[in-house]
Amino acid sequence: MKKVITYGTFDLLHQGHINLLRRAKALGDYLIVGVTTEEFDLARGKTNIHDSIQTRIEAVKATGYADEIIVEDYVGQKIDDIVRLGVDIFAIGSDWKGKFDYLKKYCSVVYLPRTKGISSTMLREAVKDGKNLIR
Ligand code: C2G
Repeated sequence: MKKVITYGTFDLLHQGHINLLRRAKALGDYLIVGVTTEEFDLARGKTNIHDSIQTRIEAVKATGYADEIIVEDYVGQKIDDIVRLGVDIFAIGSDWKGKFDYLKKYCSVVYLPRTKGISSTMLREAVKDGKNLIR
């Protein structure tokens, strides 16, 4: 069984996230999704997350692509997870191209195409402006 892992904040889950999860799942048989804690995101400079971790986990679950959801809350956890869970492929959006090449020591690393024209930042701005969101 080919195991794939991906990570993200998945704030205000949108079509870009759904495309990413679908493509990641298609790379193997079993998809593990790591959802970040508020603390982890704060530490990497993401300060304006809208949804709680419970909401973000539920949203990922609702896509139906994740076979297992874990929580990412410390730097260096990716290597621990890949080794512990016996992961074959690490997949992430192409905005991270090259950034996770250090994981090639442990598994294959695949950069998937990023969906254009949609982002959590855009949606957070729309929420702030009180716009009605169609996602
Ligand atoms: N994504 C995408 N297209 C978009 C927006 C996001 O393909 N329009 C992808 C990102 O490339 C990422 C995933 O969706 O693979 C989750 O994106 P974010 O929630 O922004 O999470 P990110 O900050 O990329 O977390 O440890 C955390 C991870 O390293 C990445």
